[in-house]
Amino acid sequence: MKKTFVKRICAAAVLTTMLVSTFGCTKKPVVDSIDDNYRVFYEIFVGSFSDSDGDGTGDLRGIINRLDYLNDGDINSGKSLGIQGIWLSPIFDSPSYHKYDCADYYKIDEDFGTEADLKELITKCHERNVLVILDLVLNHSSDDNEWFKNFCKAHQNGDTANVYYEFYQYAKEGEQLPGHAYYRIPGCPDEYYEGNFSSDMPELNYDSDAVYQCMLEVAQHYIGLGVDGFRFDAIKYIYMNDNERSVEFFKKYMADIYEMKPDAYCVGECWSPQAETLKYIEAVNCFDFQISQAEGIVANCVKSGDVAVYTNYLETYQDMVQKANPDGMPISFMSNHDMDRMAGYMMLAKNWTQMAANLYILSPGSPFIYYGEEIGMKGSRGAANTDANRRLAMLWGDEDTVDDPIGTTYEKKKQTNGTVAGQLENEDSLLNYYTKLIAFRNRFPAIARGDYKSLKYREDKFGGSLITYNDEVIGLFHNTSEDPVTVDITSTGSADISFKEVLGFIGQGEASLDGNTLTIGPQTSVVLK
Ligand code: ACG
Repeated sequence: MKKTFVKRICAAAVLTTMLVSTFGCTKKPVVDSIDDNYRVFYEIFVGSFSDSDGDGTGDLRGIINRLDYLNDGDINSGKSLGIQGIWLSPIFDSPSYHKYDCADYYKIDEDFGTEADLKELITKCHERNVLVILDLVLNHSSDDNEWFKNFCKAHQNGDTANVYYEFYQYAKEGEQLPGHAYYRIPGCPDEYYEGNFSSDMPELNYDSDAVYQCMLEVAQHYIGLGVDGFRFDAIKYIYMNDNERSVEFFKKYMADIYEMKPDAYCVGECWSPQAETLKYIEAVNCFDFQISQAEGIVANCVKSGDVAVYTNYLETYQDMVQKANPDGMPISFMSNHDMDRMAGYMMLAKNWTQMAANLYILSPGSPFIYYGEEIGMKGSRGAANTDANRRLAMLWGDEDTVDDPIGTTYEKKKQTNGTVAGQLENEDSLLNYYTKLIAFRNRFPAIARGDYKSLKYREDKFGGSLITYNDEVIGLFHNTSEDPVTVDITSTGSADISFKEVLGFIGQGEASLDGNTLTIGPQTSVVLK
């Protein structure tokens, strides 16, 4: 990123070697290892990923068993996906299948395994230089949590001196805040607790120091076990409808986390218009929702062109993030467990998925892949209006016994792109494309870490960025059209540029440079020096 950019941990001391690759040009630098946070992450919805004990529910040992699929320890082997970080959806004791309502923050849910399994998973991930971050739901717990039961008792007894009396957000009759959801505290006729997501998800009260300390200790406990950081759920709900106080909370919480672990990898979920999210980025990196989904920046660029809209966005957003927080970085993704899967709208037959993957994985910061995206799994809420359809069992195509979550209505026959097993056998599969794409990104440290400047060309479906990193400049160009494009690379009004060499390309075609004339195949991205 920009020269003023201060990285939280040491600069990317990426080692380079020369290697003959299976795609793009022949000789090119390859990153051997990554020791900063500019990583490709993989979101695992734990119950749906891989089942080790035959009960149909994915578990931690299932993930351990699949590590060779995710990262076999050599990011250049070409034999595993090569992701460098894993986000685990909530794993703590919970009555629901999704586990966003936590009954005990210190207990791994029995469906998923034990603390020993978590430790083993972390150790094995670290052996492969894969970070593990946990989903941490701070704003609410389950109503099954002992804390909530103690809160209810304290209110029933009018025991205001009891520390649990203030543990959750509550209001007396007539004092409810507008726009917040309330439910009667059992046994208390005129007192209500707040539950903005659901009645079984009471909102914790961060005006109580005891709650703050409790949740800091939870983070400390898991950092102590070796986790690398957290994905913070629903960050704008710490103080609902009061961004200022929620942002202040995260500034303090993050300072305390960095005290425990200076290189912690943390990312917040603030599903909001950009201006609101940028406030939270002052405290913690946040997912970039603008780039994601069917109507987001990437999908629009792939489907209807104007690459300049996308490259301008990258430049502007990177600047805004850096202004909000010099230690911040963009966190791009296409979909997650709350969204319809991208294979449903980015048509595989038209290579839209591949092009979308190029645009978001070859972008600054740390992109997140949603499990199954790399094999083109589908899943959408549908008429049943259930999130379970967005969290279907991973299609391994082998003996894995993992099953769809309860409530699923998605028809299996709609899955048309095959399984992991099938795609591993097929050189041209989407899975192999993702594997090559991640390796491609790793080859050019500037893509994740450099400072982007957008270039404008006459052709709508062609465009790119100049990327400056460590005083070197590369060009990253994309042709999103279904035809090859030939373009004078200097024909941009906005910068005085020249390139001498193609360093690599990835997509449906090839790329070559003859003087200033770049010829780039359909739906292809190229790096020039
Ligand atoms: C998180 C988790 C989710 C989980 C919970 C509760 C929170 O990822 O799995 O649900 O622990 C809102 C919240 C998010 C929340 C989603 C589900 N996700 O902000 O934290 O709901 C608007 C609102 C957003 C809202 C979004 C989707 O502003 O706040 O997200 O809609 O409903 C533009 C606008 C943007 C707007 C969008 C969409 O982008 O800029 O503001 O967002 O358009 O209109 C768990 C389970 C669920 C269960 C729930 C009760 O996983 O299955 O239902 O608990």
